[in-house]
Amino acid sequence: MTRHWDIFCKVVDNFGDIGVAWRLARMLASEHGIEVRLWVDDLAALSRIWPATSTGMKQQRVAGVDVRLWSKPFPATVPGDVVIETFQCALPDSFVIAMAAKPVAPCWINLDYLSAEDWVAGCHRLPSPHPRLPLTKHFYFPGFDPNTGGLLHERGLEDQRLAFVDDASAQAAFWAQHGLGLPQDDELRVSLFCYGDAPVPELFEIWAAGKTPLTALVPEGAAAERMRARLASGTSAAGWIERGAARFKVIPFTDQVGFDRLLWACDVNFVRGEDSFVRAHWARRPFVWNIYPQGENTHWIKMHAFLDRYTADLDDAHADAVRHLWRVWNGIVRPAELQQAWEDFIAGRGAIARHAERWAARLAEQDDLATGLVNFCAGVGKCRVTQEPGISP
Ligand code: TRH
Repeated sequence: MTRHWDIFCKVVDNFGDIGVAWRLARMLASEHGIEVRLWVDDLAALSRIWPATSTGMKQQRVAGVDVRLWSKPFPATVPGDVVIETFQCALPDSFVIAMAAKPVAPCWINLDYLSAEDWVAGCHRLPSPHPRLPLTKHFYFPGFDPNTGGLLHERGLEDQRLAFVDDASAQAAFWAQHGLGLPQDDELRVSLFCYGDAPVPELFEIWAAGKTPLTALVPEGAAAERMRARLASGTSAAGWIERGAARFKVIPFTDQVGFDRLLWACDVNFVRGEDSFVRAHWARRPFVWNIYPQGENTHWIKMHAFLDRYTADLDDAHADAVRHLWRVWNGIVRPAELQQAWEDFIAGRGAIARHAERWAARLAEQDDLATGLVNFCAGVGKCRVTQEPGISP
């Protein structure tokens, strides 16, 4: 039985590391009845995406998960049956030694970053024997095809989304939180979560000069600050910055559940990193991805790998519209092309939205990441050292 799991999360920056670890922890606890202990080195990051978390408590029970501050020195702890190391965060030495000392070594998983690249399927589940201790770590990769670990996708999520989008009063209550009524017929509502270097003020100017009334909600952060600094003159008492056909407001972070609602409510979602990117798939709306930047622009390869999969079943004109806007948004193509890129994308919105529906429905047929992990760890059972050839840790 693999009923006790430890998940380790080091917050490198922003919210994606904890966003993935926390969602996985909640799913394992609520959907699989697993006793999850989540070790995180930055409680403040968790409290931003789950405000019920107290930043002052080294140990607390939150949403059915035993949340622990990952402190140094690491406290003496008996490891669980499964140990998930997220994003190669390097477990504490004392904990690894304790893993090796158990009568049955825990199933040790490195949960890696999401990528649509072809090599992922070949590396998924590869074992990596520890050089000295009787332990084997397995590499586990999220991904978009059945030969990978799949995506985090809660049971019943689509039913919840449908209940929300079919319920005018739920939507009215949602918009009222932001001081808005229901959208006008010709209005576009947009969520805008991106990194600080995306051309956000430029896009806002394009919206302002356009004919379609557009309302953008921008979660607080670097991009919101840039917009505010550039456009602040004309801020209304209610916090709206209005220009021409467009208006935007910086909104506070909500918990992960509230963030989903924002994506469900908007017509177009700008998302970033890893976890919000995946949530945009499940929202089944047209979306624009700001990929997490990496050295030597290796992230562009990753983005194109995803675009190739995502647009494979889309007709050429709409595939080009998606590719063009995403390439401008991520700095691959000059910002001067932003206006044309936005206009083509929005002109194709209906077809792109239908494609988003089909794409999400297909992805939802795969096992979700949490279920896949549970099955894999049950199969590996006791991850006692195997002599399989693998990659070195
Ligand atoms: O915040 P991100 O950019 O995170 C990252 C990290 O930088 C990480 O180091 C990198 O490896 C990774 O991206 C790829 O983007 P992401 O992944 O979308 O995470 C944001 C999380 O914040 C996600 O779980 C959704 C959540 N969130 C809320 O819960 N409420 C909110 O209001 C908002 C705006 C986001």
